[in-house]
Amino acid sequence: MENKQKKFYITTPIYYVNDVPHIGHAYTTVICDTIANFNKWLGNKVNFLTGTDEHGQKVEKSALKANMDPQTFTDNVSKSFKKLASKLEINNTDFIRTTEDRHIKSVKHLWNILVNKGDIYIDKYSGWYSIRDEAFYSNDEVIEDKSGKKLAPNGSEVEWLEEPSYFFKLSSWQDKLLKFYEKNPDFISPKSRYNEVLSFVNGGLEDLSISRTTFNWGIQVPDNDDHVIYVWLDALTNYISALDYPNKDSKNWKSFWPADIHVVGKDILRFHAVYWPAFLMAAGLEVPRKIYAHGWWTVDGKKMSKSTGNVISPEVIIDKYGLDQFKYFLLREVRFGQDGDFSEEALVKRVNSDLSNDYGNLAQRVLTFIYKNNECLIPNKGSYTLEDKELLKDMGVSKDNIINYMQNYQITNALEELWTIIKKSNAYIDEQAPWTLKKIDLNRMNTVLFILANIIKNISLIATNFIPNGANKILDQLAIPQNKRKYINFDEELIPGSKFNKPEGVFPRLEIKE
Ligand code: ME8
Repeated sequence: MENKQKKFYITTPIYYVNDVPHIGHAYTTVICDTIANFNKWLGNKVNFLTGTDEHGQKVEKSALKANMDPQTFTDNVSKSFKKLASKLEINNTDFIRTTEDRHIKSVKHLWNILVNKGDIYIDKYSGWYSIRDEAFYSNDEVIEDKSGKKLAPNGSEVEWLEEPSYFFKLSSWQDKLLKFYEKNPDFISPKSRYNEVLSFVNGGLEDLSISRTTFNWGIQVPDNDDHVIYVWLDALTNYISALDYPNKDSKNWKSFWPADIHVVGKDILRFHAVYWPAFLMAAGLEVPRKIYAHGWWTVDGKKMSKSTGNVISPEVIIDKYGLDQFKYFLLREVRFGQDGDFSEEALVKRVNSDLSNDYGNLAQRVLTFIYKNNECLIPNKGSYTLEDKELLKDMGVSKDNIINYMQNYQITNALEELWTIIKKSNAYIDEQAPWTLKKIDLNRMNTVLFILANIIKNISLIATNFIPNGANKILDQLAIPQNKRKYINFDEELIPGSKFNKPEGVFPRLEIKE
């Protein structure tokens, strides 16, 4: 049985520990968690990896600024990312830190393989470098601001570097990458990002500097202590070091590589869609199946930054408005892949309309009605009318559509579809008017309530993947056992006459809090 189970491997970027986590980090993690949950719900075996990126000049600088040695500094900040994962109630399988031995060994091994394959040579780097991005920029890319400062295209400051460096022969992978993209048009999503990468690679690839000598905080190049390995070669390797690479006999490796999807922000697409596949191809390893680059969250229209003072802490928002509420807003407000703007007003509005008015109200009014009128027992059903059959059929169609959307990472479409059936169910109650049936036809009233209770169960089974706390509370009210909440339980009908629990409102209306 075990072997037949489909394996699914999903990763977040590993976050830099130069700063505390904010809603941007929470976003990527929540997206991955939802996709991971959904796959588990379907019955797949899931490996969901997140972690922290702890080396490099940027982290070293932050440690110095905090007057701490880099290891103590990264130990502290890494904890705050673990704390965030736990506050978000994320179901990650593993949490990798790039300062762990298992990772360092993997990176050194990969380096040696690339050397043995002839893809690494030593020379001298002279060019622009941005510490904020930990990225090299060519002369053509760099612009000058009014004060004469040199900037990368995204506005981060660059400095001129001249130092001995090892290089990866990226240029020799250009054609192979282009062929790979052509053969795998779904490798990069959304499509606009695929086109962006294609045109970047078509524009010509230069060899990539992959070591630095002017600071120490990193993994040393094997056989040359003067160099530390470029933080991106180090960091990208986390996706395989967590699967025990280079131990190809390991169960983890055999089950989960290549990854099904690396979810990243659009800021780091190039590293994942160009450099990473080139490193892997050069090492003779398989390339991940997909890179999904999502959009960027701003706050009240502005980029989040410490200096602007608009960095939003996920913890604060969760404490003010609730975990499901925060997750739902992130997942639903912005189409997956697009940019979005975060504001508490928008969160409150979205939650009140979708969670309180639509879903919460559907569950609350049906369950309370059954509670009051059928002694807290699931009602008996009679024969079905055309309208009943139609609603049940629509539920099945929505479920299939949602599965299809989620397998294609169309999270927003999946939620829209779930809300289509929620709205149809609310309309069905109004049309069937059980409160009127109560006076004229009790059998029919019971049938309508039976259908609605089943639909609420099915909607909630799906919703456990997106808003687990609220959806599970509704399933608790329906007395559905914990081990009966998966996809395979979808068609199991509630048993007439069985008792359910006292209903309570699950998604109260919110107001903006100071
Ligand atoms: O880039 N909106 O780490 P990082 C949306 N260590 N997503 C955001 C965001 C925002 N405003 N801000 C951050 C690194 N993110 C590297 C990655 S992977 C091998 C190494 C999310 O701490 C988004 O996923 O700068 C982005 O790509 C990631 O955090 C960058 O995190």
